[in-house]
Amino acid sequence: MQRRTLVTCGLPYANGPAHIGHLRTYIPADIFVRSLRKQGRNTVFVCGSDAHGTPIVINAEELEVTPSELVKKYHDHFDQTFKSLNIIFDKFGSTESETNHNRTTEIVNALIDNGYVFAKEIELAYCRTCNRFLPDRYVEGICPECGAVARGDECDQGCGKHLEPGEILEPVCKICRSKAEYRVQEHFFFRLSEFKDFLSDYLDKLEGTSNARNYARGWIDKKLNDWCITRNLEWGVRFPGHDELVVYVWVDAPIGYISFTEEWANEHGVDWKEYWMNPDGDTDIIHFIGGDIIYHHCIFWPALLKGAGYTLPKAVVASGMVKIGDKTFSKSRGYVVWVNDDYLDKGFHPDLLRYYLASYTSHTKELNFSWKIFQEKVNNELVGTLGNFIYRTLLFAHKNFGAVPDGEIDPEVTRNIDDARNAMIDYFNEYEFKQGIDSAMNLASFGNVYFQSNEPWKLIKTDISGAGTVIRNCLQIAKALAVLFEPVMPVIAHDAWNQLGMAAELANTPYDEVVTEIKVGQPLPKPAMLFTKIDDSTMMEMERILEDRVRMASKKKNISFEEFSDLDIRVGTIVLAEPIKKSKKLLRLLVDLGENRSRQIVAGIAQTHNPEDLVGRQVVVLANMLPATLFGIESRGMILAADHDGAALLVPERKIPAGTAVR
Ligand code: B3M
Ligand code: ZN
Repeated sequence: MQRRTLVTCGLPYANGPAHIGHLRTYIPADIFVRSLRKQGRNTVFVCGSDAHGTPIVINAEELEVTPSELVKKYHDHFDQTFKSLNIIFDKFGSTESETNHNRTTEIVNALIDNGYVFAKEIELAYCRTCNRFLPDRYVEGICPECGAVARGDECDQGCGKHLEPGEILEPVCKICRSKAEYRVQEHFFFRLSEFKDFLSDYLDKLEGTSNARNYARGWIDKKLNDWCITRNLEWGVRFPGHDELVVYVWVDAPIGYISFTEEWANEHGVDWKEYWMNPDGDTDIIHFIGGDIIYHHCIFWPALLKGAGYTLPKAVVASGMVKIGDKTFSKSRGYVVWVNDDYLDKGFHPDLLRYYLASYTSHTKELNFSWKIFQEKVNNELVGTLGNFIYRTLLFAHKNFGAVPDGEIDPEVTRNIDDARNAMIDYFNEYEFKQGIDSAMNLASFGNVYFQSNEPWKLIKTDISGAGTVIRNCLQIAKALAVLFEPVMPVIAHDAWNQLGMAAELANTPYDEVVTEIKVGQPLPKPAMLFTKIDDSTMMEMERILEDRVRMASKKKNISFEEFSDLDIRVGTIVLAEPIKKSKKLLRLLVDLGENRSRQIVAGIAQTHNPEDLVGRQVVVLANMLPATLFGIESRGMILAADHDGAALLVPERKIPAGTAVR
């Protein structure tokens, strides 16, 4: 029996649309799976939507729908979006399925039977106003590890620590913002602490990317606490024997990997146990995840599997995070690029995004999404190098021969193809997607040089068969490129394949086909360009959409009274105003804010206000802005103005002593 490989992707929460950040897991995983299949490996690829947990329940409450309605909607959304991007899972399930409920119950019972679960009374955040316990994301507070503001289940803005119920300091209710109190309740714990030695050995052997191993090792070298696996929620998988509790989402979510395999296996007459209860060790399980959920996949998950007697994953592949225009990805602050609204619905080809995200930087590094770079990569690499080579080859061949001409394949060409193929396979197998793609792109560059230096357009006038030989070699390179780029850009590679007159199904064509000589006499249809340039105006439009979103988001964020009170807003009297050399927009002001010395403030009002008219006028000033230096002048405050056709200054309605606070 041939070795089996099961590849999974982290499960997107079914609570909002797909964004570019998601794709850093799914696109490389899909490339990896296609690449394994091209090596002839028996591979299954599963994923599904994550239906449970507080992210879903809170969102559903806000949108006034049931969790089940929300989950159905976004399950279909993700399923569709992945298909549109040609990320093709053998099974895209849901953790709400009956299979997953059953499998989770089975595993929890196995853990109980094996003595790994115990009950304990703990103090939990409780909101008296809302009359409820506050699991996970229902509560916010201070991280006990690093002091950052954190949500109940994770220090998401600070050290990244997973937080156990009751651990967060100064808890506040997320729903009504009142101070929460701690109340005692019985919950169930998994004896994670007993798995310390096991995990230590496991991590030594774990394959995948080193960021996953290293991060996880950092945590187990500290203290490993037992893990609370129940929550006070209605929505989720019931904890056996306790109708008021569900299991924590991080129990039933990864179990989805098993259930989806099970569902796929049942549909295909295969035994799922060959994958997940396989004592022979002839199955490799490989998890692709985002770098923010390493802890869950390298610590909780292997311990759960071990405790319940299931097969352990061989590798965890963790991607770096995505930034947007150099800013940390944030939906609430508008730093987000939506896959449908901003990309697919605008008519961009899915393959271009696959190419960009997989080839821009190494898989584990942070990726800064920028439309400008997207445009450069498409125009220079895809249009300029790959598209150019294939199109000029096909056009020349079609015009002059109409079919693949006769001629010996040059050993130098074969060697370059061979090298590119071998490098690509090796890099992809090491999860180095960028380098793998670069190897194939180098072959396209070699093709361009080969075409250029052999000058077939000259040869054709004097030596038709010599020109034919050059072109057959170029067609051989083009054929290899179609095969090599299929995992990365399946649709466009397929186009190229058709234009080469190839009959076989490209997706099933193994890597080894790259050196099989292209058939002489094979008819060549009239070619069309594979890629078109992205023009500047399109890119500017996309950048504008992003900027508008950031602006809207910054306008819309709700703040508490406490946050407002942090603003030091005061009435000030302008005592001096003068232009700033070389700046058309700025004025230098000295403003009396009721302090010993007047404040120097740089204000962008030169186009609307004359300096001489400003002296003596009262304005409203934000006095605790962080200092900034503009045209070499330090500004220590901000004059408030309404922004419409230039600045309209805010002024008090009667004269007020300088320094009076604005509330
Ligand atoms: N649903 C999404 C996340 O935290 C979460 C992943 C589950 S993977 C088993 O990124
Ligand atoms: Zn509350």
